[in-house]
Amino acid sequence: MTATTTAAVRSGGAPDLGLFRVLRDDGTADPATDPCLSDADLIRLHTQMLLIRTLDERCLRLQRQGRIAFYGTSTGQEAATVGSAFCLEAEDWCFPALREGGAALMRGMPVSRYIAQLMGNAHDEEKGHQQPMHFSWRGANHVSLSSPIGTQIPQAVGCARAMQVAGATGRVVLGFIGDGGTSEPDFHVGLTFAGVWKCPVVVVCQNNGWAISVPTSAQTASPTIAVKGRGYGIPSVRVDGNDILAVVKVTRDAISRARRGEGPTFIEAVTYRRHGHSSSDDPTRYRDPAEVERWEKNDPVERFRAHLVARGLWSAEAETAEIDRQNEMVTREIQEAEKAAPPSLDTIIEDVTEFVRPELREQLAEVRPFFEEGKTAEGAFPL
Ligand SMILES: Cc1ncc(C[n+]2csc(CCOP(=O)(O)OP(=O)(O)O)c2C)c(N)n1
Ligand SMILES: [Mg+2]
Repeated sequence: MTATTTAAVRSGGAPDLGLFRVLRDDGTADPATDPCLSDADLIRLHTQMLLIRTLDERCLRLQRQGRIAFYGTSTGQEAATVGSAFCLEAEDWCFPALREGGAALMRGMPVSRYIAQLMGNAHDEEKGHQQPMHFSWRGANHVSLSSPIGTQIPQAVGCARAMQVAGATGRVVLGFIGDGGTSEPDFHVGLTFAGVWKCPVVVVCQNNGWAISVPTSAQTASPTIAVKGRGYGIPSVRVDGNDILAVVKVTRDAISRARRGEGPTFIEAVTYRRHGHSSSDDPTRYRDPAEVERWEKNDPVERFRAHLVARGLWSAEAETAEIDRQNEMVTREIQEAEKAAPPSLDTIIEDVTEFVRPELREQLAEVRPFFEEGKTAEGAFPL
C-alpha cells in the first residue's frame, strides 16, 4: 500500500484529515493525481527551489558576518512556497506570511531586489521602511507582510472581496499563514468572511511544526489544521508540503475553483522548519535534533531531484552547474547591493501619509544634519 492510500484509509477519505501526495516513495508520480506539467515547468520548479536554498545559505552567512541585520530561512519549505506560487498568474495577488520570499522570486522578483530589501538600500522596493524579510514586488502584486502574524488573512480576504465588488472576475488572491498564525483571531475572522462571501481566495497554511519554540502539538488540539476550514464552510485539504507536485495539484485546483467564482479553499501544507525561527533563534534550546534528522530524510528538493533524474530531465552534473551559476549570480548581486546608497532621507516622511504635514518637514530638517554629518543643532552627536 502506498503512503497516499495509507493516509486516505486512515482519514476515511476526508481530504482535510488525510495527506494528499503525488510523489510516491520510489520517486515516481502517481499517474492518477500527477498534474502533468511540461518538462520546462518541472525544471523551473526545481531551479526555483534551489534558488531559495542558495539564498538562504548565502544570506544567513551575510547576517552572521554582520552585513545584514536579520534573516529567516525557509529551508525545508521550498516545495510548499514554490509549488503554490507557481499556480498564480501575474495579475493575481499574493499576501505572504513569514517565509514566502521565494513566492515573489517564483513570480519574477529579481534577486537584486531580494537583497536590496534585506539591506534596505536605495533599490529596496520599500525604501528601507520595512524590517528585513518583508519582501514586496509590485510586478506580481506581492504585498509586503505586516509583522503581526495572522494579519495576512483578513488582508487577503479583503483584497479578494474588493475584486468581487469591483467585478474583477477571474482574478484570485493567495494568502499564506503559519501553523502558529492559525491561533490568532485574524485567521478566524478572515475565514469567516471568506466563507460567507465566497471570496476568490486560497489560504495556504505552511504547517512547519513550530511557531518559534511552540510545537504544533501545543498550538492546537485539532486533529489537523486543515479541518479547521470545515467550521467556516470552506473546502479544505491537507497536502504533503514536501511534495511539490502535490502542492501544485491542490493549489491549481483551488485557484481554478476560485477563478470560476466557486469560492475559497483552505490548504494545510505539512512541512518542516529545518533551521531556527530566524537568525536570532537557537532551536537546540527547545527541540530534539533527532526530529530534525528525521525531516532531513524527507527533503523536498531531494525528493523532486530524484523524480526529475528518474524522468531523464536532470542529473547530478546539471544540479552542480545550476548551484554554481546561482552562487556566482548571488555574489555579483551582493557586491552591487553593498555599493548602493541608502534610500534618500526624504523617504522617512514620504509614502507614510497621503500629504506630508509641514511639521514633519520641519522635524526632518532638524534631524537631517545628524544623518548627513553626525551633528545636531546642539553640536556633535555623541555616538
Ligand atoms: C500577533 C503576533 N504575536 C506574536 C508575534 C511574534 N511572532 C513572530 S513569528 C511568531 C511565530 C509564528 O509561527 P508560525 O505562524 O507557525 O510561522 P513560522 O514562523 O513557523 O513560519 C511569533 C509568535 C507576532 N509577530 N505577532
Ligand atoms: Mg510554524
